[in-house]
Amino acid sequence: MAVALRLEVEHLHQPSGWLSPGFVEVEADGRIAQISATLPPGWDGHERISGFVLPGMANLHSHAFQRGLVGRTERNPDGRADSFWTWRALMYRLAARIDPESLAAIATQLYVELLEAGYTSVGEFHYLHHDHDGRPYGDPTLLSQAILEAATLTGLGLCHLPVYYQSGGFDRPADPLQARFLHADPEVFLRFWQSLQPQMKAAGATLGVAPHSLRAVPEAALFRLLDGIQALDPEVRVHLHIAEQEAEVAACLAHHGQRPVAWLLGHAPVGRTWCLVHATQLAPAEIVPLAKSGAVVGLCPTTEANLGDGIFPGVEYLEVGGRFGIGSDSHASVGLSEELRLFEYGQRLRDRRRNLLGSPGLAGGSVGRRLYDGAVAGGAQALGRGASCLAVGEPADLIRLDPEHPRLLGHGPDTILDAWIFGSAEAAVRDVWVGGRRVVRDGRHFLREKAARAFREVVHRALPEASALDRSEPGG
Ligand code: NGQ
Ligand code: ZN
Repeated sequence: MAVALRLEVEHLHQPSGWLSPGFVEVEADGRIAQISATLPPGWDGHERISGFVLPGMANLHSHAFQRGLVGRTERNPDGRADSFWTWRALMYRLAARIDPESLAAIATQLYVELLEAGYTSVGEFHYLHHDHDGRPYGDPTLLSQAILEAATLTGLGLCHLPVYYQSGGFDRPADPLQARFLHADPEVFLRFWQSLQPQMKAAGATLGVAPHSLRAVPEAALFRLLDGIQALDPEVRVHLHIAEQEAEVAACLAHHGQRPVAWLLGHAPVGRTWCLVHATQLAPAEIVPLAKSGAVVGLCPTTEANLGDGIFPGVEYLEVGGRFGIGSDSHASVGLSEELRLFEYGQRLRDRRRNLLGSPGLAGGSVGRRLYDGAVAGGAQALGRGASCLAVGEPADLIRLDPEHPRLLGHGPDTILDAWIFGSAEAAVRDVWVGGRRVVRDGRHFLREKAARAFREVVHRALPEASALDRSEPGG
């Protein structure tokens, strides 16, 4: 196969440490063909890259349209008791306004931001399917296509996760405000899912499936859905929201007599193709069984903080080998180092101790290194795509940290990730390659201006100001 790219990297991230320098050859299919510590014979004219090159990160949980809510739900004009559920009511008002064009523009802006932050793939948990009145569009895949278009335009790796949504709660019919999310039954959804397969495949995207949550998918429907889709693709990635809010745990206990994670582990074939998003309210007895299942927990620390979810028992879960990845979910903010920092800081605030999530065997116990490597591997597993580490055969999804960034000055391989993550040096991400293609150069995505112009137009045309959002009719 033809060689696409040859890089001589000053410090190349490797599973066991660093290669300084490291030589990387990428083939035309975007995969790494060779990694070596010495100049391979026959190389000339290759590119020299200073600083630190790491595997790109998966953002394993995104609702792209919610990027339109930034800064619009952080106020409490009438002193009400604000919560996840009052936020959700505002979020639904935004969802009601989205159309295929605005979704494409919002998602494109978001994906530029994700790439500039160092994310090289996204798990798009997509439940906005239908027209404003809840009827399918003439082409029912229109809104999924808007997501695919944004990923293709920006070069972000996509695992599209169309959501199955049926009920408004355990034993509760769906609310009219959820009409755009719904499918009548798993058979209708299966046909929709199959109609997405060719277009996703042609564009190089991965197609997974997302039963929204135990409260939105009755158990009989959940099993029919899983049977149907796993028969079509045994490797299909399955993502669902679980045990995020206490009210949801209480409702599950009332309905099933078990907490959500315990019920799911006991009734569904949860394993390495699964991603349990949030799992914030994980009970002590659920920790070992969940870790043993091999599934990935999808942590979204900034959104979980923003929505007042609580603190995931990270120390206990990592201690028993639990796998995790990170997502930015509602995109209240977008920062890669920020998600990892907040994961560790939540544990410190809870336990009143320091350096809780490191691992003695890795880089002298560097917490940054452990968090980064863990989230890269868990993210790639959860999306079924992307590099889990930089090795031959893996896609060349790479990010470069600039060693001249003032907050990284003086740091070598052992502490560079700690400086970046705990120093909040987001801007140190200077270059990003996805499948060997450089899409961010000197901190700027090639579509930054164009994406921002289209986004600005949508903001003015379709996105309400916060005060208007507070006042608007629930339906629109
Ligand atoms: C979502 N987000 O689907 O966008 C949800 C809110 C719900 C989070 N759970 C809606 N963070 O859970 O019903
Ligand atoms: Zn979510």
